[in-house]
Amino acid sequence: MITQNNKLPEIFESFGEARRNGFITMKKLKDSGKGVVGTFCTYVPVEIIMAGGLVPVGLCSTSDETIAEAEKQLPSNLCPLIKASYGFAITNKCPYMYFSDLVAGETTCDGKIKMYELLGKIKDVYVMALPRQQDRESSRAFWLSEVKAFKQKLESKFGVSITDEKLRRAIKERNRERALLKELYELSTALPPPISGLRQLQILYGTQFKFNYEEKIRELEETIAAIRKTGAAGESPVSKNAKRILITGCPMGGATEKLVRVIEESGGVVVAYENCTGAKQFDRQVDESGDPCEALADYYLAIGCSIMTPNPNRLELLERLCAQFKVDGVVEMLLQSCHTYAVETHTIREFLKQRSIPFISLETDYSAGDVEQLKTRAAAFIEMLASL
Ligand code: BJ8
Repeated sequence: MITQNNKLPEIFESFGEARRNGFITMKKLKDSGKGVVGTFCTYVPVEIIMAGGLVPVGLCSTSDETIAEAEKQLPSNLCPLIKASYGFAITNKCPYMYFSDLVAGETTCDGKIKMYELLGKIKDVYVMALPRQQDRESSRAFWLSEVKAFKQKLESKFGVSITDEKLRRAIKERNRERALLKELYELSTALPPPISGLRQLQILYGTQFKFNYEEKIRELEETIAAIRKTGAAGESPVSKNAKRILITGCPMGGATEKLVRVIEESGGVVVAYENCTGAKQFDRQVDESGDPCEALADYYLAIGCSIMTPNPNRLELLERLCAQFKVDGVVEMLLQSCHTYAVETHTIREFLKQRSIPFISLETDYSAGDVEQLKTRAAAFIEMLASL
């Protein structure tokens, strides 16, 4: 069992509360004349949005509050992330969607692509065409043209000029943020980790709702220093015997925190997130030399998401993190009806089996209805790890 009340200062709470304070923050930004661009996916190059003096904001919803409303238009057997995001859009309940002047979508999974068509009836939606084969030269050339077209779209929509110099500055800023978030989650390589997996997740997830860059950087630096201090003082809330878990699969946050809770209530501790909430976003840096559009195109095309075929970069990252964080087992979180991740589960299982790393895949949605079932399965997995 993990205690959540180790002595981290209030700065930590500011990440947990960032999303909740969204409406006021967004209203202030809009009142100051800022343009807002909403995004759904890690493949969208946020540096271009930043270079235009615009505010990028994540629109993926993580609660089931509006799913019933969404199901009046969308099939019920669709991924909850897509249904919830659309539901919040049509009910005007998401301040980030409400205040977005433009929604930047991407051709990743089929459900999202088709949802963007419907969303386009109520919002200004621009969809970047993402190739599915990272290793082809033609994919790179095509994606580079899409990156440039996105830049042009922002320039014409918002009447701004996005120069190479502005792009280079944005790349540097975002790289700095990535480096800090990586430094933060790498603190959990310690044995025991200085923070619980739930805290780590709340910080990683919460930073995307911090819109003042300097403030965000300062808070991240302070948080890292505070965590180091509690770790050095031997105040970890985690038992040395807790089984070290890496989470892979679909993006997390909000309702899916339930999975981390059940793992950490069953004798495990989540030390690393390989998914888009964690390392998939922050592990690498965009090249700061050379042409900025090319550097962005290369960086984003290399993301290891299951919508790519083949998808070797997910395996490379997974293997590296398992060794770095000395994990005892890997838990995959699958959102219901996410076909690309669900099909890739077999590849992941075989890959980890060859390396003798125990693995379990758990499917869930945004409701609380399956918590008991998740608890049973997570507890059995951790018990099995303890018996090895
Ligand atoms: S880069 S993980 S953010 S696509 S869970 S909506 S894939 S059916 S979120 Fe994702 Fe970009 Fe990949 Fe990351 Fe579809 Fe699956 Fe739902 Fe998903």
